[in-house]
Amino acid sequence: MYWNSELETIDRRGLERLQFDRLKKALAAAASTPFYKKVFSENGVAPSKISTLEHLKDVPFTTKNDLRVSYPDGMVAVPRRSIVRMHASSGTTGKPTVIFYTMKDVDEWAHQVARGMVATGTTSDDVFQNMMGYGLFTGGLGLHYGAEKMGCMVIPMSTGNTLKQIQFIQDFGSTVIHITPSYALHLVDEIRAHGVNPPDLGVRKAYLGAEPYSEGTRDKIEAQFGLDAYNSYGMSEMNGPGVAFECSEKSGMHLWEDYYIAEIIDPETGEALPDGEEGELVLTHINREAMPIFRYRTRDLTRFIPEPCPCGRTHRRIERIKGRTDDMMIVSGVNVFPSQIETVLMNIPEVGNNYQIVLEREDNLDRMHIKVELYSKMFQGDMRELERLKKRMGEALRAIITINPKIELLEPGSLPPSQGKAKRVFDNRSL
Ligand code: DLL
Repeated sequence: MYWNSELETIDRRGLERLQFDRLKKALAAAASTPFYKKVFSENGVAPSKISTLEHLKDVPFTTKNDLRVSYPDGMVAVPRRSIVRMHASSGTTGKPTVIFYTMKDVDEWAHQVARGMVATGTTSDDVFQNMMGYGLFTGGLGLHYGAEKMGCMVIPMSTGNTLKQIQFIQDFGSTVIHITPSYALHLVDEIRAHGVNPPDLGVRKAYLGAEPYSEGTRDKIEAQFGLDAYNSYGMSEMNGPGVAFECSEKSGMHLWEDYYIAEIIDPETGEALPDGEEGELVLTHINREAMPIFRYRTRDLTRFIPEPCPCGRTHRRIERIKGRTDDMMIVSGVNVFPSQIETVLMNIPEVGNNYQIVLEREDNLDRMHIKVELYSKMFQGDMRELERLKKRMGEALRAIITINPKIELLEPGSLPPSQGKAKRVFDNRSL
């Protein structure tokens, strides 16, 4: 089932023609913004002279820092009266990055999301409980408008308030939920703690996104809730959720190429990588009025899946995000991605729903400390069994990350629960 079959199954030539037309328009609009006016003149970019898609490479990359420097409105391409919405992404340092939308931008974004939801088989008969944060974060309102557009009944719950989440699923028969993977793992524990068997709630689908997670975490959420979980990817700089969405094949996310031109580059050199190789995703928004952004360095690592998808959509798929070029931990000189640790942990059946990675420096040596919650039944047996599990976990981790972490096994509920984006890594090393 398609939301817009013509656009979703468009052939490559038609798609490239559409991308070119939209790119040219976006470049012309951006030339009026203080930020791109300067960039274009410094790099000899003349939007009227662009004659192929390849010319996009004449425009330098845009970074999160460029957005901060242009705060509050140095990248806005429309008069103030045409803007109807703003969102912002929280940064750890400096100014937030702010994104503006015209009415058409909000509407187009809703179409992107509706397209993704329909691709997973959601229909207007579904009740959609949105457990992502409403507000400046794009997760709440982004899916909200898309779900309404395709006719779902939307329950705008936002994150937290776990008891009410459960009650509303029961009272209003929510069939589809939108949730961060870490909150899903917490929610399922809470549901059981209230004496309810999660599959009895009747939730059929979950959209998971906003933070990195592994295939093992997806499997765990699917098995415990008895539902199908779909990966959804996006970032506020590119509208929010709805940039790429899994279809019912659940095998990579279709990146909507009539909205974005996607490149995969070597994060070190900035050079384009051959199709199918893993690198940093770079995105150009070609269908936004208020704030066109060119060649945005997402810092997310992924690869294109070159094979066509059996679902018939022609928009290329990207693989699950492996990590960010900037969340890589360097522990005793070894590069480690939190997602590698998660993959190992979630493949161990005794592992429960929450964990933390703590980095410390003792006697000038890096130490990695992993705190892992187990299922409560693990604490009813004998200590030797726990020791054996700890050893097995240590070996499995060492095989992947090549370092030996200290492991602490904990009872369920020992670590602070996540209600939004999980913070898993605590780097306490002072350099
Ligand atoms: O997290 C938008 C979003 C909301 C996406 C709801 C999906 C669902 P930001 O707060 O700007 O926007 O964070 C964007 O989160 O660059 C990735 O590093 C990470 N991220 C988002 N989705 C996924 C995913 C929203 N499915 C940053 N898998 C991105 C892995 C993800 N990482």
